[in-house]
Amino acid sequence: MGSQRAIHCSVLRGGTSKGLYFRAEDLPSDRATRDAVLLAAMGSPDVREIDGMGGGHPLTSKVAVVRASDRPDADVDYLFLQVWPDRAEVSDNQNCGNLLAGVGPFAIEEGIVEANIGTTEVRIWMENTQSLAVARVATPSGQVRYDGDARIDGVPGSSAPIPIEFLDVAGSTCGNLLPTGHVVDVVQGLRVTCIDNGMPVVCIKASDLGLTGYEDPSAIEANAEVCEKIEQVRLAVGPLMNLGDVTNKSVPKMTLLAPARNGGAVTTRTFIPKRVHEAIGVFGAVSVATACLIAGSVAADVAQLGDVDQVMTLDIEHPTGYFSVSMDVSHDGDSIRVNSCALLRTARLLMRGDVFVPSSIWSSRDR
Ligand code: NQM
Repeated sequence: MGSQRAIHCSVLRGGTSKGLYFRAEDLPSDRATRDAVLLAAMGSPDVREIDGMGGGHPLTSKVAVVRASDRPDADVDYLFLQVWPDRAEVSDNQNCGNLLAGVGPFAIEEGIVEANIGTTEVRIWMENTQSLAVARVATPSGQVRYDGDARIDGVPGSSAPIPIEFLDVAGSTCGNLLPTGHVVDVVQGLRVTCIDNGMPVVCIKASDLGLTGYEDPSAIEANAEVCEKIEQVRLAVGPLMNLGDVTNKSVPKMTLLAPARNGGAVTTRTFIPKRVHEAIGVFGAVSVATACLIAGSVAADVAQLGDVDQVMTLDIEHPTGYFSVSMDVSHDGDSIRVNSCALLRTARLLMRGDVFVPSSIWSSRDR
């Protein structure tokens, strides 16, 4: 056995994130060994991840594990793993709708899903949130097409569109769309709306923290007082959202809201949860869009919506543009039912080959 072990792997940009994509059978079955292997593959813990494939930021230190599904309603199962750059930890306590965009192309490239001529629908069981997504991948000649006219903010240029639909993500992590049972809670003196439509999110008015809400992510990260306050609120709200102690969790995401400046519904700055996102996560945007439709919520107070219909597209502004979310909702008195949501992402295969980890990491533990 050589000193390094080769593991079959692809690198894809999925939406505004980038990650390593593995077939489940190519990774150790034992969880502790799998995590040790992924930390070594990424080069974590090290803020620069210089000895691995990670990019030194949570958005570029991500992993998708994909396998053929046993479920009758799904083609593949997708497990998202966040590899933290700065600490030796791999977590599965959140989903990622950006890496999700690469799952369909990866499954087709790997022969897990057979491509049609035209468009290939890939039904994806999202293991982290136990919910389904349907992605439509362009396969005009029976192969994945990556080039195209679709633009998403946060990614230069354009690519083939990958529309994705979600049917049942409300409350998928916290048990309820409004996990605290209230539209508004007052936590540490701040009015907040806690919501989970695919991602646990806490909506706060930026002005309540003395911010405009239009600051650059780096300026917000440099404001120690605001970061400290946000973290206090996050720790206090975790148990109220059925998330328990969130000290070392990546959820809930903390989203500061201000009136839209570029024709959208609302402007956002999102802590994920320590770094401030250069854009906004997919399910983060879906959850904020949903909050905008709930009368009396912190988000609805700030949002500019025009006429509210059952089917609406909301543009959620973020530091590098906006994110469009199409929502199909029904209102029943004060309560809201989310029938489905849809959005557009793109993805691109960047590399396929082997990633190398020290052999001792795998062999000393598993087999
Ligand atoms: O909310 C960032 C991202 C994400 C997660 C984060 C995501 C989502 O931009 O679905 O995509 O919130 O940690 O990839």
